[in-house]
Amino acid sequence: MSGSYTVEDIQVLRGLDPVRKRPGMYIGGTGQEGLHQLVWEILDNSVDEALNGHCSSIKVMLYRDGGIGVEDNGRGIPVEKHPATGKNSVETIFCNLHAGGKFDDDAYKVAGGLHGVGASVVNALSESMIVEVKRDGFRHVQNFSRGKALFPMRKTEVVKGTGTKVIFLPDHEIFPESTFSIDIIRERLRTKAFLVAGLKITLSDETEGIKESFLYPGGITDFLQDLVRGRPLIDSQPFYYKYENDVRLEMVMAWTSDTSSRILSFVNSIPTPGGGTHETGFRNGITRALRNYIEKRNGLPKGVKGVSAEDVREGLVAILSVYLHGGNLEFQGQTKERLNSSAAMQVEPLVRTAFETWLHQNPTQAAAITNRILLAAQARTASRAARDEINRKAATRRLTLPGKLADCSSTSRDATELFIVEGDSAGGSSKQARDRKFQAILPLRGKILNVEQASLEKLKSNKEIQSLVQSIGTGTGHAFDYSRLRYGKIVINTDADVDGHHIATLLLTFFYRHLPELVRRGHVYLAMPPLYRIRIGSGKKTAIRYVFSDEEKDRLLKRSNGKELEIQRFKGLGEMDAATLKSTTMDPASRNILRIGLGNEAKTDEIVDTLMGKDVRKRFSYIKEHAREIKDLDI
Ligand code: 0R9
Repeated sequence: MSGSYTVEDIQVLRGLDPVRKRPGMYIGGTGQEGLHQLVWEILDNSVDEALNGHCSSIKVMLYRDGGIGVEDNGRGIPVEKHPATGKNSVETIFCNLHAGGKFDDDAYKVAGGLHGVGASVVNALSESMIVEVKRDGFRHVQNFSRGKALFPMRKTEVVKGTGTKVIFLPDHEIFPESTFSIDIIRERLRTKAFLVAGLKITLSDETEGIKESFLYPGGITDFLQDLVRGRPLIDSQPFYYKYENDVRLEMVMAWTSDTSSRILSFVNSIPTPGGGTHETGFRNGITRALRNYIEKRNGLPKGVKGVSAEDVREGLVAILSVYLHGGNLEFQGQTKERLNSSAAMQVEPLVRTAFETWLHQNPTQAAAITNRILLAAQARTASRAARDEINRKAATRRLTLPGKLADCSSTSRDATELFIVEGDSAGGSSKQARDRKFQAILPLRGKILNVEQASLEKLKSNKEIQSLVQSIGTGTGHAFDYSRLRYGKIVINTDADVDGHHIATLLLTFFYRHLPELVRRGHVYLAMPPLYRIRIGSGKKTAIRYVFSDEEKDRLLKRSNGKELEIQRFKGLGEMDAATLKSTTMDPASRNILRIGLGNEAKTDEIVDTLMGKDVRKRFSYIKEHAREIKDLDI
């Protein structure tokens, strides 16, 4: 797939100062997501080597000092002197921004995840980094710190085999919290192992004494089995298709009797939870294939006028993995998680032709699938009248916003924010603290319904949910219309206590089940109101700190031992004065808000079902299983 590298293929561009000055521009932020992005950047270089057929094993090690190592058994990064810099290729790649290889548009290489940045950015943002290359019979080692080489590359002992190992310690000056999460890393490694069949990925954690390996000879077919988790498939044999030419595409799909659908898409082995051109092509491709097939076979049953994309999606579980050349990659959206490359247009005809051919060749499976879809179409037709009625009512209601909503004056969707707050008292203080130009407030009364357990009827007649849906503007279910969204950000702002967390969880469950597109597209946020205000010292040396948990408070008090302290616990948002509420949770310049994502939809679905669903036994066994992980139980 790729020829071999010569050092001339590397294009050298700029130094690394801009990365340290504005890290967020390169890794999307300096919070947990940005921190883990560093790992993905290095990991993806090893995965690329595996995708190019030169590497069969990757090891990821979490060290006691907070550092992390990634090691592959690929060809090893070239170590010769680079003609443009006079430095070796490792130093050239690790110390220059956008010093990529010819894989920039020639091989399946993303040069470091969706942000397209790579090893140099990780080096720039690391307190220390060690790169070890086994190549030409020797080990070659070079150390770096904050983007600068500490010594020239050293050729050390004679070794067998080839490979690259990169160890780095994120810079604590850049990352306020620099502890890696083994759960986040495990999930990513497992997904990579599914996507690259036969690649063995090992994860170890020195502190916890953990060592786990992921190896899936069946690749995405194994991934599909894992996703359906034992739910019976409509047709026992999933449809699998692989195409390798100018684009590379691999997909697998099957239908279950569930009504929900799960489509996981990837570009160059990186998740695209926001979908995009490849996913649209895939959806259109299978819908068209099924329509053609049904038309050519028996036609539509009585009373069914047509098969919609929605009918096809019901119960569908699918994995789509495409590989595009670097030059063709284009992403969009607030979080760059949506593919926008026109090159992905090829997906539709490829999928349509392959799937239609397969349906004709496998009549038993085809009958099971078409029966499933026609049943969905029939159910849809039967409920159309009822739905039209609901939609009509919703349309009338849209004209009248709920009385409790204190709307903002701006009508620009992207610039506006809706704060959902708990109760009238928090509503009152939020109204004082807001900027009425772009911030709207909706106070909800008490706990909203647990939508995971309520019937659709009950849900529709619930007053709090009605005002929420009216304020947001999109409608839900079949009536959902993204273009009617009234605010760019929807911020859930509940008290920092148990009741507040419960209400936030109920609201999140509602968004996840009934407005998932808003979560997927990054519109839903959680505000993080502080729990305590702590005044440290007195007179000119007074410092005010806001803390968000009891643990954080205890740590701060320990550190401030001997100083004069005044501690104020906020019982609720309603108790905060407008200035405090403004600076801690509402003012974009100083607040702390958390964007909710759908990183792993399968896992989210499972957890929501377990914790919020009707099956008490499931919840009980989950709590029993996780009881040891609970540090702080507040009941
Ligand atoms: C532990 C993380 N792994 C890496 O960062 C890594 C980069 C890398 C690589 C090549 C092989 N393995 C790698 N691991 C490689 C080698 C050759 C050609 N292309 C890629 C070759 O031997 O000809 N490289 C990534 C970029 C470069 N190498 C290059 F630009 F220096 F060539």
